[in-house]
Formats: sequence, structure tokens, C-alpha cells
Amino acid sequence: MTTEDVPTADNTELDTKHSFCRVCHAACPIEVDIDGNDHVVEIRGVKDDPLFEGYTCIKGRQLPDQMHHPDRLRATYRRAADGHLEEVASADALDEIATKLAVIIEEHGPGAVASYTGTGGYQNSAALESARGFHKGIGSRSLYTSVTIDQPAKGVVPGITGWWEAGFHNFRDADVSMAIGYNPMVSSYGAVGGLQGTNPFMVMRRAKERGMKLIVVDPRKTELSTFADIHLQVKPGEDPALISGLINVILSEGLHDQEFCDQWVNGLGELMAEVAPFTPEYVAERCQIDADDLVAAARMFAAGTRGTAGTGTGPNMAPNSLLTEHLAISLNAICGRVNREGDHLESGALLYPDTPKRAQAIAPVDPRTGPPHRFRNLRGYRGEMLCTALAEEILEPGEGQVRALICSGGNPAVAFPDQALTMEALRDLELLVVVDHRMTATAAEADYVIAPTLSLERADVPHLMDRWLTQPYTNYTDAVIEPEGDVLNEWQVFHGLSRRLGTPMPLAGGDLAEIETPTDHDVIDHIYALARMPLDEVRAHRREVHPDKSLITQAADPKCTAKFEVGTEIMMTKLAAVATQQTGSELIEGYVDGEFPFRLVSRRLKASLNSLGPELPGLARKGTTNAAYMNPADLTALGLESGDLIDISSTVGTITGVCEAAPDVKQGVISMAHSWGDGSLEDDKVRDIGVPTSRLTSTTAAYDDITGMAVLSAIPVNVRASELQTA
Ligand SMILES: Nc1nc2c(c(=O)[nH]1)N[C@H]1C(S)=C(S)[C@@H](COP(=O)(O)OP(=O)(O)OC[C@H]3O[C@@H](n4cnc5c(=O)[nH]c(N)nc54)[C@H](O)[C@@H]3O)O[C@H]1N2
Ligand SMILES: Nc1nc2c(c(=O)[nH]1)N[C@H]1C(S)=C(S)[C@@H](COP(=O)(O)OP(=O)(O)OC[C@H]3O[C@@H](n4cnc5c(=O)[nH]c(N)nc54)[C@H](O)[C@@H]3O)O[C@H]1N2
Ligand code: SF4
Ligand SMILES: [Mo]
Repeated sequence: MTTEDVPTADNTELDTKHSFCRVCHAACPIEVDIDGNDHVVEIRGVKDDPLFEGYTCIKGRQLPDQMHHPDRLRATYRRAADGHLEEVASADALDEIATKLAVIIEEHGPGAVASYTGTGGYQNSAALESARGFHKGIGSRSLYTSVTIDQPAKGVVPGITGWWEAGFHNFRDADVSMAIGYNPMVSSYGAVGGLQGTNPFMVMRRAKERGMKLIVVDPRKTELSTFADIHLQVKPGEDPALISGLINVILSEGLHDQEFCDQWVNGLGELMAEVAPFTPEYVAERCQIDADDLVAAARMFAAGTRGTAGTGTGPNMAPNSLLTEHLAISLNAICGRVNREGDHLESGALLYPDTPKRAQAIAPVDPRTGPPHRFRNLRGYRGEMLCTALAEEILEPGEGQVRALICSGGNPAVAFPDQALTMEALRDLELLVVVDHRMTATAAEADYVIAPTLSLERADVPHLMDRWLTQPYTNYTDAVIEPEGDVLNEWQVFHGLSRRLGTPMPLAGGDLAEIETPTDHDVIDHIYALARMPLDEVRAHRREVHPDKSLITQAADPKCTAKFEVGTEIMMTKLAAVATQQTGSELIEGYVDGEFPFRLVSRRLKASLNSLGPELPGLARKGTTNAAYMNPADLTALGLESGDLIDISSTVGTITGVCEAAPDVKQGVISMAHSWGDGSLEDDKVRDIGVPTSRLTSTTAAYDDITGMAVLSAIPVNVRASELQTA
């Protein structure tokens, strides 16, 4: 289809329907104007929505273009013998795929069949659970999602440090908030007790008006930091030193909550001993910040009565990510920043089962209980295997080798660490099925590419925001336009395969495979069958706040003996190691001091969502490359100007990027978005399509020994004018 084939809008019969955006997880409610051709003409935020108040972002506003883009895939394609992709009916493709899967299962066992649900899959409230049901049905442990290359420390740390059953303090009534390496004004992401993506500018303005103090820890002067009372422009990768410094000040000045610690915190003495070397002066030098600012931040945080410290992707991708997460949770624990009896929880978690919310600790339980990987002593956790070990699991022959991968709304070719290894693995598979509406770098390698329905063509619940919203709020959407072409909802792919293989597809509400042709609503009912609010009630209450459903913290069980373990040996050993390092970079194999003077940090861009965005004209106008943002002083020192091509080298690889002067970036830092470019491993098109920073990263040279998380931020690199440009 060419641009000329796109039917012109028929504005004579404009119909307006309600839905919510699913370009990212924030689920902003929208009004959708639909013309007589069932085409979306415009979307707007819903002004009278009680939480979002009309907020949308530039990505969401491109929904009409995304739905009707001429290059959008609307059929299934199969790799023909001569290598080109040919159109095939989706039902026939599912027949063939099921046959191939049956052979692979027969030869290698069910674990040889893997799936990867990426960010696109996560925006569909039915996709991941369908994948889970499919895996359970065939008996395969090989379920992967982007969580394990996002912030896996968040899933593991409760098992090491402990947790609080009623959760940490809310943002909505916090009088202090510390944001360590996240930027919700752009990402809509919010940490534990942090500002969430619901209408972030307005919510932050109101928080400042009520007197909330904000401390931001970020090497970049971010959109969030413009609201900060104190901005600690930390050297990337030095968060463990910085948080240890904060804890040291708080403990040595006696600013912690001793009463809370007496009852609920173990290991305070051990923690105090290990943070002792992190004096304000030492931390200031290591982190390249002002010692007085560090002390002021510690006192400001401790002086608050309510509010938390939370981390985002920056520190969760830097070296020592699990330790950073442990220290952030410990900081909250020693200051007693948890919900007490009678406190209301922010979100209603209405789509999830009603579990007790008592004012008591949950003791850590060793998180390393998932099935073992065959590599590096890594294990899966919380029902997932680790993306950072998937390439090896594909490439290494022997029992347990992965032979088939179903990629549901993800783009590993540019998103996974160690791009060369990932490409080798994708090409080594016996079967690669990609469910995506775009011909991505991953789809280009596939044996089958299945075109999915897009958001406005399917029913959904805001399943991610449900846990993070600032009020107990419900929303639901029907499909608001009919899909054109032969497109499948992700659940239809897994359901179709389960039925063809004759395996069950167990979901919370029963076996979906028993139903021949379920609807989206049936599937959602099956997945959220144990929800606090029955789904029919959710359907009847769209865009509504339910004050009567507020979760209220209950009294602790008097017999509860669980405690936070802030001085646990495993973490104190890691912290002791940090104290002996000059920088977290020593952990990276091949790192040589002095050879890599810059740190490349990851970031999100307003006009893209990982690899998605620049295919739409309204977003491409904001840039067709993931610029390498650098401090102007660094550019001058290197004799570079904005727009020049630069070669950026880490211990494992080199990429060519387009540099751009950005005074908001700390000196010695390169701030660059990930998942751009293609799978060619070459950068000659960098100005038009960008470049994947994953080529600078490695799953084996720099990773956390427990979560397997690779170092994807604070990557030690050096920079020079590119040979590409001078050639
Ligand atoms: N160096 C470095 N690497 C990183 C990161 C970093 O910061 N730095 N970040 C990491 C993080 S946090 C993540 S989450 C991963 C991202 O990893 P991925 O999630 O694998 O990458 P995306 O580019 O978001 O891929 C999502 C795909 O879903 C498709 N999609 C969108 N909507 C739909 C839909 O409705 N249905 C279907 N089937 N597909 C859809 C899009 O076209 C896109 O190709 O990358 C990780 N990698
Ligand atoms: N517009 C937009 N929104 C998105 C996405 C997108 O691509 N675009 N992606 C989505 C995804 S997949 C995710 S996981 C979330 C992530 O949401 P966030 O975690 O908020 O992601 P970022 O906006 O990249 O913020 C990370 C911050 O960490 C800082 N940082 C980097 N390294 C370090 C470090 O070593 N220490 C410290 N203290 N800070 C550091 C960076 O400068 C950056 O400001 O966003 C989601 N939302
Ligand atoms: S913040 Fe996310 S959900 Fe809201 S309009 Fe933007 S892309 Fe859509
Ligand atoms: Mo992510």
C-alpha cells in the first residue's frame, strides 16, 4: 500500500468514542474521533478524567497515524525458500508453526520452545498471561520478558532485603521524595513511592505547592530535576557510594527512625559499619558532587515525615545494580517510610487478588529459586528466565537448548545486550516467529511475521497502571475500530497454537483452550478472574475513582517476627568491594583505568518508545537518530561540533553516533537512547536510523551475579571523531 492508497478522511459522520492510549504503559484516557470509513482522525486527552485531567503526550497523539500507517503490517508473512517473505493466511501459518513446534518439542523437549514478551506485548493486558498459559500448557519454562533487562533488581531485592506488606509511603501525600535515576516527565515511569506517569507535570506542580521537597540524583539535568530542591549530578555508576554516603550521614547524625528500626530492622550495626568509609568528602570526590549538597540531601530526606527514595532504569542498569536497589530500600527502611496501621494505600490494585495489607515486614526468602540456566550459575525468578542468558541458551547445544522463539511485541535485535551475539542467536534458531506491526530488525530475521491488532482495535484494562495509580481507579476499553486485514491479537496466537498442539492454556479463570473462539472480553475475564473488583464491575465503571475501595493498612499480626535485613552479608560483601574500588567500572572485564574516560548513560526520548517511533512522521520530525548528547565543554575539548559523527568504544565494541551539544549533560557523560538502528552491525545509516547502543554492552563481561543484569548504563567508553566521516 502506498501513501496515495490511504483513504481520505470522511468527516461527514464523525463519531467520538472513549478509550485509553496504549503506546506506553501510562494508559492515558482518550477521546477518539472516528470518521465514516472507520478511520481514526484525531485523539484527545479526556479533560474531565479524575486522574489524568486530559494529559497526553506527543507519542499518543500519533495514534491516528500509527493505526493507519501505510507501512503497517496487516497480514502474516512466511520466509519462502528463496529467502523473501511471502504473504500467507494467518490460520495456515499457525498450522505450520504448530507442526514445527511439535517436532521441536518431540526432539528437544518443551523447554526448547521459548517466548519473549517485550514492551509492545506489555501494553496489551492479555498478551503476557496468554504466553504464560501457553508455556504452562506445553510444560516449557522458557518464558522471557523485557523485565529481566529492565530493572530485574526490583524483583529480586524483596528476597534479599525484605519488604513491607502494606508497601512504602505514597507520593500523593509525601513531604519529601528522592528520585534516583528516573525521569517521569519523559518516561511516565515512577519508582516506589515516586511520581507516576499520570499527568506528571500537573501532579508535580501541586506537590511543590503543598511544600514537598524533591531531591534528584541524575547525571543529567532532567525535566524532573527542574523541580528539584537539590540535584545531585552524580557520576554515573556511583549510586552505591552516593546512597551509602546518605545513609552514613543519617545514621551518624541519628536522623533515622530508631523506634521503627528497633522493631522492624535487622542488621543496622553491620550497615552502619559498612557505610562508615563513605564520608561526605569521600563520596563527594567519587561522585563528583558537592559534599555540602550530599549532607543537605541526607538531612532533607530524613527531615521529611512521609516520602520515599526510589530508583529508575539509570542505576538499575549501571554496575552494582542489585546493591543500589538494596541500599535504596534500606534507606527507606531505616527512615521508617512505610505505611502504618490506618494509612491508605495509593492504588487500589483492583485488577489483582485481594491480599493482606498489614503494617508488618515480609522476611526475605532466597529469590534464586527459579530453574537454573546452563550458564554462569544464573537462575530464573518469578516465573521468568533471564533475557541476558537467552542468546547462550539458543547457541549452546545440549539438553535445554532453545530452538524456537515466539517474540511478542519486542525487538531483541536492537534491545538485547551484546548485539552481535543476539543476532547470531536469532539466526541460529530453527524457528523464529515475530508478532509485530512493523518490519523491525528482529522481524527481518523471522521465519514468520504475524501482524497484530493494534491498541484501538482491541479491548483492554490498564493492567500495569492499576498497581501504580495514585487513587483506586478503574478503566476499561472496548475495541473502538474494526481491524483491517488478517491481524491477530497476541492471545489469538498463543490460543491458536495451544489448540493446534492439543495442549491446555490455563489462566486464572480456567483453560482458555477449551473455548473455540473466545472474545477479547472472555480472555480478559479469564486472566483477571481473581481481581479484587469483578471485571463486569470494572467494565461498568470506566474512568472512575473508588474512594470506598481504598486499601487500608491493617494492624500487624502480633506474632510477626519478620524484619528488613539491611545488613545482610551478601550485600555487605558487595558494598565492601565498592569501598575498595575507585569506580564501579572495575567490575567490568577488560576495563583499563584511563582508557575509557567517558560514561555512556541510557535515557528515554519524548518522541520514541525504545525502537518504536521514528517510522511515524510526527515523531521523525523530532529526530531520525538517537543523538549522542554531550556536554559542550567535552565537544570543544575533543574538537567536535554538534552533528559530527563520533566513534564510541567500550571494552567490547564500537558504534558510530551523531554527537549533539547538551549543556544538561554532565561533563564526562554521553547520554544516549537505546534500541535504535538495525541488525546490520554497521552504522553507515546512523543519521537516518540511529544506532543500537547494545553493541557497547556484553552479557558476560559485565553483569550482576544474581540478577544476571548486564551493565547497560554508566558504560565506560572513549570517544573520537569517526572514521566514517573522514572516509
Ligand atoms: N543499552 C540499553 N539497552 C536497553 C535499555 C537501555 O536503557 N539501554 N533498556 C532496556 C529496557 S528497559 C527495555 S524494556 C528493553 C526494550 O526491549 P523491547 O521491548 O524488546 O524493545 P521495543 O523496541 O520496545 O520493542 C517493542 C516492539 O513492540 C512492537 N509493538 C508495539 N505495539 C504493539 C502491539 O500492540 N502488538 C505487538 N505485537 N507489537 C507491538 C513495536 O513495534 C516494537 O517493535 O530494552 C532494554 N535494553
Ligand atoms: N518517552 C518514552 N517513555 C518511555 C520509554 C521510552 O523509550 N520513551 N521507555 C519505557 C521503558 S521500556 C521504561 S523501562 C521506562 C523507564 O523509565 P525511566 O527509568 O524514568 O527512564 P529514563 O527516562 O531513561 O530515566 C533514567 C534516568 O537515569 C539517568 N541515569 C543513567 N545512568 C545513571 C546512573 O548511573 N545513575 C543515576 N543516578 N542516574 C542515571 C538518566 O540520565 C535518566 O535521566 O520508560 C518507559 N517510558
Ligand atoms: S504517556 Fe503513554 S499512554 Fe499517555 S499519551 Fe503518551 S504514550 Fe500514550
Ligand atoms: Mo523498559
